[in-house]
Amino acid sequence: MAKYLLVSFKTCPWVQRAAIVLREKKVEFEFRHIEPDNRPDWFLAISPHKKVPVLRIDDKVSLFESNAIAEYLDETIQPRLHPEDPIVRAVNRAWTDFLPTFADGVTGTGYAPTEEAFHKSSAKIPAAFEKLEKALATQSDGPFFNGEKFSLVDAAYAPFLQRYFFLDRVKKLGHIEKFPRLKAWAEALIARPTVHSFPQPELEAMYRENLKRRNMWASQFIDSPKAAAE
Ligand SMILES: N[C@@H](CCC(=O)N[C@@H](CS)C(=O)NCC(=O)O)C(=O)O
Repeated sequence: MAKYLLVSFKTCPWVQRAAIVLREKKVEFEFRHIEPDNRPDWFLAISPHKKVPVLRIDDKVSLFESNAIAEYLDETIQPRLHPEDPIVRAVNRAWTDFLPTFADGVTGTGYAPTEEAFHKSSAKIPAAFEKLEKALATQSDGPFFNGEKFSLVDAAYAPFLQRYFFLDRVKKLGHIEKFPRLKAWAEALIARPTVHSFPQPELEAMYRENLKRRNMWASQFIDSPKAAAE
């Protein structure tokens, strides 16, 4: 099998997406964490947008963009995470296309610099949740997006749903309770061992630390660097 190196910032949800796919496929890989504020020259040379993730293959080729990485891994390594049926696969791809919009709501709220920006961004979350709630209703009875089988859609959304809960435990947002299918899906994803690059309390503490370091509005509600999560 090829040699894989996944270049990462420890708390990056897009890296986590790629790592989930690697773990679902039981691929051995080197996980190399670099510092966002000190990106080494070798990394800048292989990352066109200077962003993580980058998947370096056999010290020769560098893939970037988490969706392209996930699709590549799915085309080259079993088990296939995309559904076999082309229509279902197209629907799945349409929902992974929605991920950046969904992610903006969650990330933009956590990283809102002011109270006004926080509430403005938080108010947009239910519309995105509603769309997913409807998609889940037509897709399957769970626990995952397509039913019993974990898919690339699950790998894509898991990191952002996890961060929604992280933020909700810092400053109550109270949105997901109104979307029972989405909530159950999120909980099933978080219960999946492959979703985690770090033990959840460790990642949650890092998330809180990031909010504080960047002095985001929500950070004033952090009473302890340790997460309330179990
Ligand atoms: N669309 C990209 C997003 C990747 C991304 O935004 N990564 C962030 C870290 S979570 C990054 O590297 N940011 C550095 C920067 O913007 O300079 C993907 O799916 O891989």
